[in-house]
Amino acid sequence: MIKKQILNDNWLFSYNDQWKASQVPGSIHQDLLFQNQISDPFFGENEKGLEWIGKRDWVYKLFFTPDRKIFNGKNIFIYFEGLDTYADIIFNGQKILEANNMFHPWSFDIKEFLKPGENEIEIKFRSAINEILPTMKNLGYELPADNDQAGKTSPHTRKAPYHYGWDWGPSLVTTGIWKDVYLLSYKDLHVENLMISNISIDSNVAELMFELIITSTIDTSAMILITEEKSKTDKKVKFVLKKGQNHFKKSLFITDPELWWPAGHGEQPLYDFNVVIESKRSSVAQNKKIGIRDVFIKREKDDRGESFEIHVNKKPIFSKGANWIPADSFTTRLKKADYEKLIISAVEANMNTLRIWGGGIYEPDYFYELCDEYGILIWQDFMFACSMYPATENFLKSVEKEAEYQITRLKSFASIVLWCGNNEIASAWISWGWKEELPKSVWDDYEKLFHKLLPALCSDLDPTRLYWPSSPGHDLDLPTEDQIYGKGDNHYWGVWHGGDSFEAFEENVGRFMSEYGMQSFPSLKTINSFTEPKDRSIDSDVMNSHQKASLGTGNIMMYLEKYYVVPEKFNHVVELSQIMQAEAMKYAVETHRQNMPFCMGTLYWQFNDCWPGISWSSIDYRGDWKALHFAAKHFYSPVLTMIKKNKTSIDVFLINDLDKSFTVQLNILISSFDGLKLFKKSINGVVLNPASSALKYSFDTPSEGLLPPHDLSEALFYSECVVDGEVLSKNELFFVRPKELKLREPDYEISHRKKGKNILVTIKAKTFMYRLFVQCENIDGRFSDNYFHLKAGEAKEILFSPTKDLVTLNVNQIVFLVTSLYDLQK
Ligand code: BMA
Repeated sequence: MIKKQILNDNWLFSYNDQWKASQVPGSIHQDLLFQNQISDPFFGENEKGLEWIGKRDWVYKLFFTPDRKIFNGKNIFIYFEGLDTYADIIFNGQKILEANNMFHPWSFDIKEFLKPGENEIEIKFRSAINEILPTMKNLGYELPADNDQAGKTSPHTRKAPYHYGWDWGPSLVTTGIWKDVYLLSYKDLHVENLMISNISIDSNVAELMFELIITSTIDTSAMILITEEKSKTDKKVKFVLKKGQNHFKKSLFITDPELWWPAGHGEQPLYDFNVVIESKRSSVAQNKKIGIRDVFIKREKDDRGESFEIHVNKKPIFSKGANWIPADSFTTRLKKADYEKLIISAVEANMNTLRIWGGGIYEPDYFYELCDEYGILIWQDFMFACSMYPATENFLKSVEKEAEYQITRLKSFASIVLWCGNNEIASAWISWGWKEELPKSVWDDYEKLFHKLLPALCSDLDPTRLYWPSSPGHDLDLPTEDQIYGKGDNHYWGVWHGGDSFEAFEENVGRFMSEYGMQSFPSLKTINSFTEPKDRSIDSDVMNSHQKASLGTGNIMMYLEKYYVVPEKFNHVVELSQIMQAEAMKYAVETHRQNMPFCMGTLYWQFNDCWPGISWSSIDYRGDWKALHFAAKHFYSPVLTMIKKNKTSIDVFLINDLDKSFTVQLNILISSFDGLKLFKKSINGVVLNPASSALKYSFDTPSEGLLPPHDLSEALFYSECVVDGEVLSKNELFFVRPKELKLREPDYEISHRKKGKNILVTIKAKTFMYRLFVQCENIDGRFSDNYFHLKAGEAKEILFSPTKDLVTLNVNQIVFLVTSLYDLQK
């Protein structure tokens, strides 16, 4: 039998010569905060005063008594699932371990050291910054780390890069015991890992590979029993165990499996396997839930380059989603429920893919379990971003251990579709001036890490998935040129970093758009959480301290000026920035989807936030959906009506992500803001082929007679596709930029009533309203839709789900407020 004793409780940390209670898993910042020794690092400009924490050493201590059963165990190990980062571990006065990488666990055979009664563990964490200073001095050059605001030591340390600062997050170089600590005792057998990989699916038979890493203290033979109810699996395999580590490998076939699909393409059935290892003297059981699916990245040469398509179960999937960053600067305070809220938000916005970006952390098991459950495909970066890294023997060894651990931990998850070596490093070397400044050996080191070590580990440990060296990238070989539009994946930053207009998205479409973005302010409630009323202005010191991007808020203002009338009031700028961000991303995504199948994926930068800051996210730190997240729900809908303005025509495209065809009625309407119909057309029997994007109607601007006397600054082009009376998708286009629109003073009716646990809000517009949004004045909650246009005479019902139960509240006391572009630009 295996016995486990969790050692997370009763840890102490030393501060000002006193031992204080600590929370494990946790971080020094959380401990200091909890002990009222520092103020909230996210409030005001507090971050600035906390640099000293990362420049000091910290000591943690635990006194514990081992459970009798553990103590009497034949083999006893201590496990530290995660230590951040440089630490000496002293057990009853003797050093047992030296840790130097936060991305893999540390374990030690403690049998000889453990005493009955009280034992002591001391962990001495050394400052990750100071640790590297001598190395940096000796090196003679500085490895680039543009985002590191704490002295540029980060490339040398296997610690979450974003801890040192990023262009959307604070520099809080924390340390601590960031994952569980436990004792484990066993008799003869211990299963280090159970892995179940999807090998192939052919004519309704799926091949799964079962692997076990078993440590045995004796030579013995065992029976391995694999059972699963749904598939009626019941297999017994004899296995001879040698003293030491054993690798059991066995493939198993499942006939007529229920296949796992990404969200929007089918269900996510999971198979619950139970594996028992039975020897004469021991019996060890393990469990794993897996989805059965086939994943393949199709990369085939064609006349425009080379495709880059995710195929699941042999069907091409248009990948829709965003880039995920760690959901907190201190991830140890996140609960599974926090992750679940975010994953549900991805599904609700019709996403099917998230890219785990390489400057953060490898997320915990339950993150990937949720992605398996909800059908979110994962592009998994290794944790390397925007820096050059060393390749000393020790560094490579450390990365090898990290990658081996992460690949074997994660390879059973159906959701993960590929491994990617790093974020933007190849691009940076080639195009950001680095190769001109640094010795060629730095590039040789890059090759060692991303073209030798990591691909070798991936092909050895997980040959079922593609290893893609860098994002953006266009080849498996060491690149000699930067990203190519037409081959591989692309990051397009001409809009935002380059100051280009939204229209530039049209000229920069690749096969898989893995990054592009636009900033906005977080919600007003989120701003209130880190400011005092006096700080609530665009350029206040506090607001600026929560804006980390080099181009800063000035760039948001530049885009606002380009497209909108810039409001005077702070609140209005905040709200309008979100509308602008939503419209920029709508432009990008619609362009990418219209270019299907040339383009087969689009992931905007970025999905979430790690603190309450101004950033590219569509969900802010509090979990509030920005206008962009509501817009995503529409621009990522499986069937999309897209309206595109050309020089002499307005084109209506219908885009269908699904594997089935539709016959729809396509309606076109040009209407004045007062509801006057200037042009109307209905086309019946329009066929949408499966997985297609096609032009369905072209409105010839000069010839259709839509010319003055109608003032196009007070009209909109509207199109919808309808099946059996139900609008599948609708969209609007304006003839001029929003700042030139002659919007009417809003005239509308709003009412609400209780509907189950929610409130149904009905808004009826009497005149056209541009991106109206409803806010609840007195309770927190989420709207089913927001920031939409309403035509004159149009009514819309949206559901408001309060965060807390409504029982005590009288529905009539709930106050809803309606705002639209007209109000923001007054
Ligand atoms: C991309 C990302 C991040 C960064 C973002 C915005 O390059 O990979 O490094 O936060 O752009 O600048």
